Amino acid sequence: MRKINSWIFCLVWVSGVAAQDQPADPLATKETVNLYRNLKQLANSGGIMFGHQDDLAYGVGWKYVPGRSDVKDVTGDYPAVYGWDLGGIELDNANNLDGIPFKKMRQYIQEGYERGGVITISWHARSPLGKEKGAWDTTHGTVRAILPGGEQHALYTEWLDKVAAFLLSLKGKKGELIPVLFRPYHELTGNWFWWCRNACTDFEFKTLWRFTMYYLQQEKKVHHLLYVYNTSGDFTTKAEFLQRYPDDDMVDMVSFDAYQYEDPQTNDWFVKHTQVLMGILDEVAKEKNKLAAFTETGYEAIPYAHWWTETLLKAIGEYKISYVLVWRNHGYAPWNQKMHYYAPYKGQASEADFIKFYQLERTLFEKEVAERKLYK
Ligand code: BMA
Repeated sequence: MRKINSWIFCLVWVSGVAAQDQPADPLATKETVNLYRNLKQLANSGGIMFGHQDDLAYGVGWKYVPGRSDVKDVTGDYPAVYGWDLGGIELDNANNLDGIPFKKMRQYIQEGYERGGVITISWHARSPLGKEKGAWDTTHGTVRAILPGGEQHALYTEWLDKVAAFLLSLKGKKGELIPVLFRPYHELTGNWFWWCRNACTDFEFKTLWRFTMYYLQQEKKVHHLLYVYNTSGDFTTKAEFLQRYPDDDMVDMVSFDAYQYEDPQTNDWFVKHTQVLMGILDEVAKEKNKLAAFTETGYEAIPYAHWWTETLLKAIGEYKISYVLVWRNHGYAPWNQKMHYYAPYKGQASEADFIKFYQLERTLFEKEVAERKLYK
């Protein structure tokens, strides 16, 4: 009797663990499942990966130099997480919205993955109603128009065909698909994109998410994605954070984006506010057994020399998150007539502090995560 009991316990336990540690896509590839489980372990160990948008494509004062990265120029190592964006792919453009040829992007993704890094992809899809402002159009009814039954639904499935084709072209040396932390419809609680809170209802948003996932998985056989639910930093309660949350079976990672705007030496709002957001994120992640991340942040042109250890680290506090990613190093931005970059480059004011940040045991760059073989 005792033997049978322990057998039953074993079965329940094993299936319980399996159910808990399975990504949202029940057919996720082996490497994707491994990444999901390894990221959970990594976060539990207290390590935080550092990420940078468009890192390998360009930096301040350079473009498309093989092997180069501003982060590597400063620290000697690449970021652990590489962010890329598919905006423009829906129009069959050769380059994404920030000018990166998709052909090069594919190569950079392969390089980062082969070295052991992690790939995350967002999609600044332009408005399917063809509005001039691109992704930043907030005409109400845009989401409704692309849902099944909507007048632009066929266009949307064509767009997803293009997204799927690119994702399915991301392959490692052995032909395996490169797992991607897919972050569509990011900053969904904001008020600036056509999928934001002021442009569609919660129900429409959730349906968009569900349809997108269904279409990629069932119709296009895309099974190498982990799905990232990504709000902006404008929620103040758990209920608000979850207001547009599709469901537990459709999300692998919960996250938010929040930037520093004020001078952190005279105004501690960013640290205080981010701590509140982190608290809510942590609670949700624990309750729902999801991964958590600070998917976009930064202080444009990093004018405060100690921002990394004095501000960013304090904003994250003791919370366990998978990664923190800073936005792209465009360089001089003529449209704003100022510098637009978020990671230091050699000689930048916060370089020394960034090296301190890099040397901390808690922060992880590419070499450290490569040792952990996240896909095995
Ligand atoms: C913004 C800026 C823009 C860019 C957009 C999407 O924060 O960096 O220049 O087009 O992100 O990458």
